[in-house]
Amino acid sequence: HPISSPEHLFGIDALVGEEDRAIRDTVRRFVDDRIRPHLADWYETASLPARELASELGSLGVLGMHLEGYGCAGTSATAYGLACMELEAGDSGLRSLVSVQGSLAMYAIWKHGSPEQKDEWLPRMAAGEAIGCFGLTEADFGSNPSGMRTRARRDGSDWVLNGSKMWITNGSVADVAVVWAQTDERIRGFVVPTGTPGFSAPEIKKKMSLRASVTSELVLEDVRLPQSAVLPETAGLGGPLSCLNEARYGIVFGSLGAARDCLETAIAYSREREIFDKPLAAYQLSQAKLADMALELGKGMLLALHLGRLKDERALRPEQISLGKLNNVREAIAIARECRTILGAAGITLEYPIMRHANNLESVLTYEGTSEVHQLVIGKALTGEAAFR
Ligand code: TGC
Ligand code: FAD
Repeated sequence: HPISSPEHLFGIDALVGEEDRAIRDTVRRFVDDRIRPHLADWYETASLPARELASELGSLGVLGMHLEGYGCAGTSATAYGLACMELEAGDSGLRSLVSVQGSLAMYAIWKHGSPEQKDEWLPRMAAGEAIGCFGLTEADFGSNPSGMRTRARRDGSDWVLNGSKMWITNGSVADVAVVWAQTDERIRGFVVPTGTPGFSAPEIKKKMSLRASVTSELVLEDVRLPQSAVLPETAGLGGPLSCLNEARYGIVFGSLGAARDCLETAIAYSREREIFDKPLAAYQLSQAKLADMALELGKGMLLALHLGRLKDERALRPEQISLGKLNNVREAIAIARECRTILGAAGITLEYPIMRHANNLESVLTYEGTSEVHQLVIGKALTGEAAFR
């Protein structure tokens, strides 16, 4: 009998502790039972029941799961990575919802917020009762957020924000937006309740990727906020970049979930599909493809688990996260495309998850630092030369 999953070829389970494995298996069951049956429809109609899902994900305990306190589970970083992998084996949009909530919006408040901001938002966000978004990117400043035009100016004891953000996950469904803005001094972060006058978040339509995810513009027109809305513990670009480290780490694992789902689908299909009188799986060309893909998936898993161990030891450096994000997303998209060839025409439909994953991974390749940005981060670590500008 063939092995049930390409992961088993590598004996990956032996590298994961019992508790982390149990968390992974719980998330896998949730995705298979509750999410998988709806994904093709959500994708086709570009609609996601975000609020209902957030509350279920909160009950499952995955929102901000690697943070301590405030109703968060305080799991290992490895368990968080494995959860991301299972969520993205469902759909990158599902993992995005969780990444943005836990690694970006919650983490920003958890790491850089005041005690009052933490008490007000974190328990409700962990429970999925409040949804967060994270506004860094602008239409003209994606890879280079330091050039952002959104401005916050002081007016007496208040702050007034003007500008706009683009491509913001969860934007239209969020209760709270963490918005980064230029001030007279440095870039500062603001905790903006989305009901504040002057704030709006129109949804971006006609996406061909991440269709089961809400993506929005944030518009800020004279949004007046009290001093207590500023994240007190950070000034400068290092603040938002510290949050990106968390989300990028989740993608190191998450992208492999999408790849695994594609590979499992392609293996199963190749064993069923008869071509020229024998199963597609019995041809050497098919086996060469499957073997090469399993190898890249396994290598990616080993890298992810290594980075997870470093993170659990508080020793993970940003350029190491770049190694993982660059490699694993690049290999995941290559695997998705190769798996699509194995399914032939059937591979282009939503009957199978492969094209959906492949299309999603186009966004994953671009967001949280494009492949080129991560190459430049690694290049800087290797040479000491910053070649971004
Ligand atoms: P640079 O001068 O190098 O650095 C500015 C300040 O930041 C510090 N820093 C970091 N701190 C923590 N973690 C990191 N990874 C850091 N990298 C740099 C640095 O020490 C410095 O601190 P200080 O105190 O001296 O001010 O900055 P730069 O302007 O040259 O830019 C560097 C570059 C290009 C790497 C950076 O801007 C970058 O990463 N660009 C990509 C932007 C990006 O990834 N955006 C993502 C937006 S969020 C998103 O996509 C969510 S999608 C999620 C989903 O749906 O799943
Ligand atoms: P650009 O920066 O314009 O890049 C275009 C091309 O130029 C890329 O190939 C890039 O690699 C290349 N390039 C850039 N700089 C260099 C250089 N120095 N040298 C060589 N090549 C270079 N942002 C948020 O803040 N919050 C969110 O929640 C969020 N969610 C997103 C959800 C989706 C579905 C998508 C697609 C994006 C999301 N983003 C979000 C934005 C995302 O982070 C940006 O798209 C990303 O940072 C790239 O910016 P850009 O699209 O403006 O591309």
